[in-house]
Amino acid sequence: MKLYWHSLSLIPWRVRIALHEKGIAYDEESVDVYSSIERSPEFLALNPFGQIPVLEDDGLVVAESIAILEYLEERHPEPALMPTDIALRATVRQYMCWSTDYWPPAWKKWMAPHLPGLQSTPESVAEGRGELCMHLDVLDARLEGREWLVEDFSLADVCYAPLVTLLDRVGLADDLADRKHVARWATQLNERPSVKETLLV
Ligand SMILES: N[C@@H](CCC(=O)N[C@@H](CS)C(=O)NCC(=O)O)C(=O)O
Repeated sequence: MKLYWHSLSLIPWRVRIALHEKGIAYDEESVDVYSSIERSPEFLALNPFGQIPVLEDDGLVVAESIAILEYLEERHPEPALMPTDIALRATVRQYMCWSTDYWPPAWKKWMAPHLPGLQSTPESVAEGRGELCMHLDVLDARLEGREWLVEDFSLADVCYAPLVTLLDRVGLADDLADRKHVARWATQLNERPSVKETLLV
């Protein structure tokens, strides 16, 4: 099994966390998505949209983190990162989608002054922070009285782990501290071996 990723990339990190949770051995290949706009023809043959992560496994090539996580869950069901109940599985998938569809655009607005090739104004940066805070409010309400987002630790938590464990390093420590349920959850996530051992450099 081989994972295409980059050490500064948040979305591929969720796949590495799942691989560690399941104890799956894999090779890695870094794809330079930050200093080079162009992707190699070899990489574009794997993912024509040029994005990481991409997973290769026994002749299969699959892109999109959610598709990869679902594949890993079905191929290596133990230890389970999905509940058995159908309704709970749907809820896990809802959080997987929210973390993928709504967090990154807000994150990019907030981080634009520090990321290559992105334009920003003070207003767009503030807007990004507002959107991230709204997202944190949704998570905080959900986590009140719950240890994890859906029953036991699941792919929902895996998807958010790279996003919320870095908040204090990117100028959002106060926004995290203001949401005590998310703050407690982020501490739990940070303490998980699969998160600690795959921490981005
Ligand atoms: N929907 C994709 C998003 C992946 C994504 O945003 N990848 C970023 C790195 S975190 C990337 O490859 N960016 C390079 C580019 O857009 O050229 C997924 O969930 O896998």
